[in-house]
This record gives sequence, C-alpha cells and structure tokens, in this order.
Amino acid sequence: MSDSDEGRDCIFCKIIRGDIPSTKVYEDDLTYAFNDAHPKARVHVLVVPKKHYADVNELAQADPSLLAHMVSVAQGIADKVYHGNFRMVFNTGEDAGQSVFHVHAHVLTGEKMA
Ligand code: DGP
Repeated sequence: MSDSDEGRDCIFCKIIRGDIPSTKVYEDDLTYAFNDAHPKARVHVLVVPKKHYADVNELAQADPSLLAHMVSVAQGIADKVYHGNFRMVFNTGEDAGQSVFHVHAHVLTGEKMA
C-alpha cells in the first residue's frame, strides 16, 4: 500500500491536506499541530507528522528523529503558552484509548496539572 493510499481515508491526513478544517497552532515541513476538538486541558494540541504512521511505535521504528522533532514542536508550543511545562501523551492501541490511527501526540498545557 502506498503512502497516499494509507492517507486517503485518514481523518488526520485530511486535516493536514486542509480537506477538513482545523485550528492550526504550528506547522513546518514535517509536522502539523492543531487544537483538539475535545480539549482535556486549557490548551490541548495534537502534534502529528505529515507522513502517515499508524502509531508511535511504528513511527519510532521508522523515523526516530521525526519522533524527537515532535517533542521539540511540543516544547516550542509550551514555551509560548505556559513557561515550557507540558504533558505529552501517545495513546497506543484501542485498549489504550487510541481512536485515530495516525500517530498524534496529545500536548496538554496552559494550566497546572493534577
Ligand atoms: P485518540 O483518542 O488518542 O486517538 O485521540 C484522538 C483525538 O483526536 C481526540 O482527542 C479527538 C481528536 N479529534 C478527532 N477528530 C478530530 C477532528 O476532526 N478535529 C480535531 N480538531 N480533533 C479531532
């Protein structure tokens, strides 16, 4: 299956292409970051690689430097909105709560976490 076939029905690929609207927080050649539709913190951003990987393990195996780049994107967002403090979560697998199978980091910040 080609990359484009993988992305055709993927909701986050559609967001990255602009086929589905989103509130962009950050974008570069490798990543796109946008507000989560159902925020769980004052600031809840999803950081996604533009290239489609199903989950964080698949990404880590294929391109660890891209995973590291996602961490630095999250840090940059938190530096701007909440003195660099943030929580990063990768739900991995259905039983862990993953509902969209295009790897995404939940970046939660903007307030003191419990
Ligand atoms: P997860 O359950 O870890 O796979 O997280 C998926 C997240 O994606 C969930 O917090 C809600 C968010 N989400 C799903 N569809 C959309 C959408 O169309 N737009 C936006 N902004 N967020 C979405």
